[in-house]
Amino acid sequence: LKLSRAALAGLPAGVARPGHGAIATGIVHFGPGAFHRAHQADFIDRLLDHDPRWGIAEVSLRSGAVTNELAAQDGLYTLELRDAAPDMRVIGAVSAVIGPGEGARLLAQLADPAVRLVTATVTEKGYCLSGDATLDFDHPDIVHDRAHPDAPRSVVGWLVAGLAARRAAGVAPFGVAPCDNLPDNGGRVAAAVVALARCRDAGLADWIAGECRFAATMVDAITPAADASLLARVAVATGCIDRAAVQRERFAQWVMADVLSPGGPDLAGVGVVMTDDVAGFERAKLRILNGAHSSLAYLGLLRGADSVAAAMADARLAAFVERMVIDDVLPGVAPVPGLDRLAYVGDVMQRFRNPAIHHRLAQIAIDGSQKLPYRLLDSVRAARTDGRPLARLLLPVAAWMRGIAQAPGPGAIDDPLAETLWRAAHDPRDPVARFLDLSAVFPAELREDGHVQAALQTGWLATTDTGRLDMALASLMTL
Ligand code: CS2
Repeated sequence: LKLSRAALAGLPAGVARPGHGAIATGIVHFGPGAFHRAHQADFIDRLLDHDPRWGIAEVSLRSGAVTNELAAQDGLYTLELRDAAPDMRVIGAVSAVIGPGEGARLLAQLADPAVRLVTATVTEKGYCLSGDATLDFDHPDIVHDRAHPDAPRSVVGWLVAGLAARRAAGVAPFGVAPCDNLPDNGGRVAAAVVALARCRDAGLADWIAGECRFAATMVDAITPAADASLLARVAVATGCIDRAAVQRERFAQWVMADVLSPGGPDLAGVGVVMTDDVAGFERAKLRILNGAHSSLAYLGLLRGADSVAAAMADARLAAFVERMVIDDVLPGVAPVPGLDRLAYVGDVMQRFRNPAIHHRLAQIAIDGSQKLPYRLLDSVRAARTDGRPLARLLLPVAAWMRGIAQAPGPGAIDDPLAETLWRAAHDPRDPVARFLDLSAVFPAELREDGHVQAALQTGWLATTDTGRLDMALASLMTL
C-alpha cells in the first residue's frame, strides 16, 4: 500500500499524522530535498494545525524525482526522528508540487497574493554567487536568465520573475527567507536579486530594494540522506511504502531575522526563534558545528571512518577536532546573547555521537569548495588577525585537498569545481600553491599569507599516509 491521503486512516496508532484537514498554499519553497522536508516542513505542519493558510508549494527546478514522488503520495511523507526512542510522524505540509518544466504554474504561484513567504534550500552553490559572495554574472544560469527573464533557470531568476509579476499586478512582494548554510544568507540573496533585477528594469530593482523583505536565517537539524534501511523501517512502522520518507535527529532549530512584514505565517508560534542577531547564531553554527562536521569528514575519510559517529569513536580524531573548536574556533566567534558557546560545543559533540544516526561522511564532504570558506577559512582569517596558531585549522583543509588527490578521477568528486580541483591536486610542482590560487575558495589575504602557505604545506605532507596523519593529530594536541 502506497502512502496517500486515503491510507492515513489506516495507519497504526503509534504513527502521528497531520492534525489538520484541507490546506491552502501560502509558502513557496525551492528545493524540497531531505533537509527541508525534515526541518521546515515539520515546523509548518504544526502551524497548519491551527492556521490552514500556510501550506507549502514545493518547487524543484532541476530534477522531478522528489516532486513526482510527493505528487504520487498526495504530498505526504513520513519523518522519522531518531534517538533512543525513535518516532514516526506523517507530515502533511505540502499543498502543491511544481516540477521542472512547469514554469507557467510556478510564475502564477509566485504571483498569487495568498503567497506571503518564499523559502529555499538549494545548497550553497544554488544561489550562483561568486567568490566575493555577489551574484556571479558569468554563471551559465545567470547568463541564461538575463537573456530569458520570463523563463529563468536559477532561484535568483525566479525570485526576480515572481516579484516582477507581483509588481505588474499591483500585489505586495512576498518575504524571502533563504535557508542554506551561508553567512548573511538573507542579505546576500537580497543583493543578488536586486542586481539581477537591475539588468531587466531599474524601477523593478528599486521597488524590490525598497519593498521586499529578505530575512537571514540559521537552520540546524542533522539529516542523513534517506537510505534503504530508513524506507524499510518506515514500511514496518506505517504499513505503507513511502518513497519520500526522511529522517533526522530529534533536535531542530530555526532562527530568523525578525524583519518580515506582518500578516505572514506565525513562525514564532511554532518555535522559530525570531531575533535581531541571526548573524551571531549563524556564525557560531557555521564555524562550530559545520566546521567540526567538515573536519571530521575530510580527516575521518582519510582514516577509514564512514560516518560521523564512527569518526567520533576514533578517540584521537575526536579529541583533535574538539581541541581545534575550543582553542582555535571559539576565540573568533563573538559572544551571542542567549548562547553559551562552550555548552554549545559540548551539545554539538554529543549530537555527533548519537548512535542512532548514521550520517555518512561522504555526504558532508560534498561541495567542499563551497563550504570550506565559511566553515573553516573564516576561522583561519580570525586566527590570523589575532595572531593565533593556524596548524590545527588548516589540517582539515589539507585533508580535503588530499581527498581530491586520492579520488580516482574528477568524475568521482562531487563539487562544482571538480575539474579545477583535480588539476590543482595533480600539479606536478606544487599542488598546495595551485589550490591557493583558487580565488573562489581562498580569499586574497590568505592566499598571499606566508603563514597560511607554510601551515598548508605542512598539513599536505602530514596527510600523505595514515602514519603521518596519526602523528600530526597527536602532536598538534600540544600546540
Ligand atoms: C553538514 C550539514 O552536509 C553537511 O555539510 O555539515 O548539512 C549539517 O548536517 C547541518 O548543517 C546540520 O544542521
